[in-house]
Amino acid sequence: MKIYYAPAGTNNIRTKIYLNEKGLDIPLQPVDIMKYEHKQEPFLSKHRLGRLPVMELDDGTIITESMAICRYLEEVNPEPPLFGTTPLEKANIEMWSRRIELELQIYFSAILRNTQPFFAKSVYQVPEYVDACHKTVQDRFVWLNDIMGDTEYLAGDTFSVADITGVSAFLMIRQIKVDVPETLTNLHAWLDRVKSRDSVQEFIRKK
Ligand SMILES: N[C@@H](CCC(=O)N[C@@H](CS)C(=O)NCC(=O)O)C(=O)O
Repeated sequence: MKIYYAPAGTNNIRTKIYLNEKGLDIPLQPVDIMKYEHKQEPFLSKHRLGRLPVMELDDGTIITESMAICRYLEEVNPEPPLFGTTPLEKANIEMWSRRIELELQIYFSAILRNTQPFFAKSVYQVPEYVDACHKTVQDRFVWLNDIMGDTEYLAGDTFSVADITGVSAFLMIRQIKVDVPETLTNLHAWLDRVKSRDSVQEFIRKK
């Protein structure tokens, strides 16, 4: 089993933080994104879309999509549980993961993909969309701050894969020149908490 990986981008980072949290030592096969190795053979034969991460099982089976990779690994290595154990925990963690992905990460990614020359080869860029994304993101920050309440983590008092989705999405915001207003204290407290975890340290930029 191995994971094709580059140490950059929300979905690679989310998968690596998950591996770190679980203590899983799965070989990582480096793919050089800056050299567009992910958009060329032999990688394209593994995943036609040319995206990372990709997991390859020992029998050659390919699993794409970072969450599908984490879910597979969770089934095979249930301890410590990061996707919940009871029906309610599982639903709550799924709800928070999707809130982060669909209400925030999608806009962070749109800003990145529509502004960086690197992506011009693979997406049709619409720079006019970027301003609307910035406004939406600021609106969603307020929403998130208001609904996250006073639990330690997004889905309650236990760290879960929803927090991994959250922190890996927020690690991208410096790159797209987005700031979280200081007034959003719940959001900042959660960010400080998750960014201080050992599993995240390799992705924290030293000043
Ligand atoms: N939904 C996919 C998204 C994969 C994705 O977009 N990966 C990024 C890196 S985190 C990528 O390959 N970017 C390079 C590109 O699109 O050229 C997942 O969760 O794995």
